[in-house]
Amino acid sequence: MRRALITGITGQDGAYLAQFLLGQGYEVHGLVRRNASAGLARCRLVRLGIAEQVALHDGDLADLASLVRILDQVAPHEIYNLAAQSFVHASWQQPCLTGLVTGLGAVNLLEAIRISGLDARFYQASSSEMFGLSAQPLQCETTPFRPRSPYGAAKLYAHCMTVNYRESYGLHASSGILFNHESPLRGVEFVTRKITFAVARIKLGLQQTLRLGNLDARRDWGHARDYVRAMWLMLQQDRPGDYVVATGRARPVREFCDLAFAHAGLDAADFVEVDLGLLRPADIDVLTGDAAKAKAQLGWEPTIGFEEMVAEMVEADLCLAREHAGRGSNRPCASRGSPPRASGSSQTMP
Ligand code: NDP
Ligand code: GDR
Repeated sequence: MRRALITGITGQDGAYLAQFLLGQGYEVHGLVRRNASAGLARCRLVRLGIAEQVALHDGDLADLASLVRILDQVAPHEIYNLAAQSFVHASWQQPCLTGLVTGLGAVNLLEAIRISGLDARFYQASSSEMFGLSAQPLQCETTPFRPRSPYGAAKLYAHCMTVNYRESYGLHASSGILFNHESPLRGVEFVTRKITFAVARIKLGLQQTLRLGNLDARRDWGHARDYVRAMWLMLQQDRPGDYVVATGRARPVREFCDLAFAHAGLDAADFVEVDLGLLRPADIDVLTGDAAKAKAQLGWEPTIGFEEMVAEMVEADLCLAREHAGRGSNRPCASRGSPPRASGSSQTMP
């Protein structure tokens, strides 16, 4: 049986990737940060009904010793590094932490693989944010990087080090340069889920307005379930490489908003307010990916369309909002109870 280790397994992509790999017959292990509300942190795994099927190990990407220990215990065949301080806006408030976790954290993991002498394949979660202010209308693997946030700069360091470990040590290390991808499991701080969560609450009379920042920013939005499949495909190739994963079409935040409100029978203009305090010190006007290489070499293409994704997110949030309204709670991610807390340094699979 093939074994995979996922860092960031409690996040959006980690949860979907774990579900996908379980479906492929993998034994799935995840690195999790210890915290005082461990049950809440695992809520995405619970929502997907897989919390009991994955083995969780306490550790931290910033702690090299914990990574060496976990690699030694698990001996994975495939390692997916999805853990990061992933919120671009927060990276201006916490630039050092973002550099430590999102940048150096990847190097810690690469170094742990090298120290432990494991013959494992490695996936790095790189980002379209690395392109930043790009001069090219469509970004592909050869487009020059010009990051425009502490997050983008940290991701670029991790990306370059992944390439370096591949070239220096012959590691099967691949980088997926993923454009924005969303789902009902998206964190509520990101604009798409912030919108669909608010739409549901407004529909139920639990909220009156939605305050947003830059409505004209355009992003190439795909669905997370499609994008985790691309991660796996990269590690099934004989040779490692870097791949852009995107839909090829960017849309403004305003359009996402209009569609989400319309799906609930509402007019966005009646509820959305621009809050200048939500503008970023530096934003990227538009990012659009060219995934021709992924299509040609991995046979990857998106299968879930934009309208379908927005509808799925609004419907999921309407269900959650009804549940929470019934329970008098407005927490977005604790819908189906909490799984048992890990005891000790690792949890084994039943
Ligand atoms: P999330 O923010 O949903 O998940 C981030 C994960 O990282 C969480 O599991 C979090 O754990 C974990 N984490 C944070 N800090 C540490 C740490 N110090 N040690 C160990 N784990 C840590 O991100 P997504 O699932 O959306 O994204 C997955 C990866 O892909 C990220 O690296 C992101 O930057 C990158 N990416 C995402 C894109 C997207 O559109 N979603 C596009 C391109 C790249 P906890 O639950 O404890 O907070
Ligand atoms: P992004 O996603 O920064 O692209 O990073 P986010 O959804 O946060 O922002 C997208 C665009 O929407 C604009 N915006 C707002 N954003 C937020 N969060 N909240 C608002 O109220 C708001 N109003 C307008 C932003 O200015 C921006 O232009 C995501 C993350 O998943 C990264 O980890 C990943 O690497 C990139 O996508 C690709």
